[in-house]
Amino acid sequence: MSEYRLPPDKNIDVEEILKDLESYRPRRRGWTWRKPVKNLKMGPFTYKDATEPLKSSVPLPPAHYFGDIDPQPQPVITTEISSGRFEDDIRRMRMAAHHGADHIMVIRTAGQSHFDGLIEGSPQGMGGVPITRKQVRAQRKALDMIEDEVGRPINYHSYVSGVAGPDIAVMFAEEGVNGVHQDPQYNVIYRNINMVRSFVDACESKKLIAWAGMAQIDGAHNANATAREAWKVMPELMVQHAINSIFSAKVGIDKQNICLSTVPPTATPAPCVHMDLPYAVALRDFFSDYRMRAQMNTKYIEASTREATVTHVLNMFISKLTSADIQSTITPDEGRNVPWHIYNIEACDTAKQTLIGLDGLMDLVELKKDGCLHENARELKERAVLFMEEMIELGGYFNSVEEGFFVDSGMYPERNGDGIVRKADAGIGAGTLFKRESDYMAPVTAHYGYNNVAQYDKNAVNDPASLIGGCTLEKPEKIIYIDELDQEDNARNRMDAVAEFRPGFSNKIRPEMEWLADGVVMLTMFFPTEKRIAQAAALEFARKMNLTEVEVINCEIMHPTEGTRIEVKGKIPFELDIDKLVLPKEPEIMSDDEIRAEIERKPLRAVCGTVGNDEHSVGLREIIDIKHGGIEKYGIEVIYLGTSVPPEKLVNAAVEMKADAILSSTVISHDDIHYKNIARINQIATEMGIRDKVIFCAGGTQVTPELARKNGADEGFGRGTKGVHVATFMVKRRRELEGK
Ligand code: Z97
Repeated sequence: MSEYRLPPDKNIDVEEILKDLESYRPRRRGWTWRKPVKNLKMGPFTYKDATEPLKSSVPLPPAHYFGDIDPQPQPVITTEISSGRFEDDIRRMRMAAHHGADHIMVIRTAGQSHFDGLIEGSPQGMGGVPITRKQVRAQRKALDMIEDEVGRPINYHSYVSGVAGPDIAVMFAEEGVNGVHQDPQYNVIYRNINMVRSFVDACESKKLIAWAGMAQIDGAHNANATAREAWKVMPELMVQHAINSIFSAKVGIDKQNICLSTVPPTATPAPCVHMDLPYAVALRDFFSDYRMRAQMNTKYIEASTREATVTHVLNMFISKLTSADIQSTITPDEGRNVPWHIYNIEACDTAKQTLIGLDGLMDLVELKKDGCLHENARELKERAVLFMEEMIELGGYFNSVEEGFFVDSGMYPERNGDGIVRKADAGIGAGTLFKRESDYMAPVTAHYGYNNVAQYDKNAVNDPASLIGGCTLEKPEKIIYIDELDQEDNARNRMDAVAEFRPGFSNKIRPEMEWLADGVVMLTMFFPTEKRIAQAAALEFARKMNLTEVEVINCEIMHPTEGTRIEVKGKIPFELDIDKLVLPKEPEIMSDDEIRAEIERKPLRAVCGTVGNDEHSVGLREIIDIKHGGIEKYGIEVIYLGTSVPPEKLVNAAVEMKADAILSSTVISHDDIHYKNIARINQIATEMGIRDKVIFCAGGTQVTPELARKNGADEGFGRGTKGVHVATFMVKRRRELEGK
């Protein structure tokens, strides 16, 4: 077994992950839920429904104000990572886990549903990754290491659908996959796979899912995404959930591992909560024994990440009001179809931020038991029950599908006659079912239905695999591992092609959105013109900036004529040498004792103020106040003039008070006013003859040190500055001035 462990301060080495894969064994099977901690105290706060914190993680941006805490909310958080190249997805998985994902789903390459068997090797996928043993094993191995690093189990997930469902289920059980989608209705309705075969196969698949303790998600969300008007399928969705849930329970899956894939069916500008909440309540009423996997609405998603994020947040508000066990975070830009690292991470952060922000919500509010919430939920349930009764009258599921019952655009009992029709004797795989012979026997574990084991050995009835000393589920050494079948289309070749860009192995660097060194960047532009001109202009500017393969991926009208916002993607056709980059020097920090000793040797007085017409005081107070570890704590004397201080007043005060230093702050940066104020202070101080005697520091969130210096300050201090940085600088600068 590999000795490789993730180095905390280095990139994951995908070569190491791929090494010795033939002998890698997953360390556990089955799904893991987060561990709740009641009244969890973290930093200054107490959380009502948080879960065990992580050992290593990347907190939300403002967390540094609160001691870098990173509280983890209750539901498992999903991210779907599938760029087509699994070796690049492995790196993204590490980032996602650090941002709070503990359920990593891998979408399959287009068309895999119709493969009647396993794919082997590591070919590149389209719209997803080809699910193969090698790919699954490599990703599970990487996740085993990533979960050690973050200190929380990570559930790995893909699909047990399609013509090869049972084959894939066996492989997943062997390889330690923890969660799956399995719903025969998906095969029937969306993939036109023969319905009888799909249901028979589902028995075998579900048996394996049960045996391996995997969590199962159904396929009902596909009706939301397919229906002409997604909210009209609400009654039908409940029927789909019911069919797959009870079927799964009957085959033996623990109800606590059977998850409904629920989607708030409306989207903006509908009055979303009014429509989605009764539906969510109705679902919880009917399916309280099962778990809820809350997905977000993707049917109506457009290319604006802002809009998609708000939809995601509204959807999670419903999750929080009605409870969800797994929260999905579809990359918030499915509309533009760019499966980029940053969007997975953004979506995980959106989920973490929203769900932690809504922590303890149900201690504060209660859903009404009467009124329209109750009435609408009841109505939806009635419609669902009537739907099912009519199916039974018709002779059951198969007949109903033949009659086009599903994904009809009418809200049941209304029907528009446009549902998806499938015939029981047609579809992919029709005619491939054979009745088992009377002496049929399979010496395998987790096998569904009639298995004539007693004929061979009465003692093996409950353990048919013992007839052959264990099948691959007990004896992984019996698994036949195929490394590659295609000599061209494989991970080795893809990785060799970009070997010179592997971090830590070379000094070359190129931007990346999806695949190592893909060179992809995105530009945001605004044009004071209508949409068509803006789009054409954006493309031309991008080309003139030397980008190749340029494409508009988002276009939003700010006003039909006044302006358009455009986002363009393109590729940078060159790379840089990391060794030739000029890195700004790290801010110098002297020890507290050293600074204090300097101030004791010779007192230092500073006049400070937020200048111009700027009322922001918090930043400057953080730098000066003793309470925040500001410069006062070293004994520096601070004369604080307040906010909106004219530059003249600041310099005059410095003269009157015989100050050694001027500290100015500006947050507002419109029209470069922050730099104009710096230049003005420099000019007045020069005119008054004190500039070469006084230390001048300029701060503010938008201030960059280089531009502050260029405009006349001795030093600039931007976001993230602490008192110690400013104090260190003043002490050093004074030594320089003394030395003159
Ligand atoms: C999700 N965002 O969370 P193929 N089986 C089921 C499915 O729903 C899907 C497949 C198989 C979504 C994922 C849509 N779902 C995207 C029940 C796909 C995919 O594409 O037919 O090979 O399998 O589930």
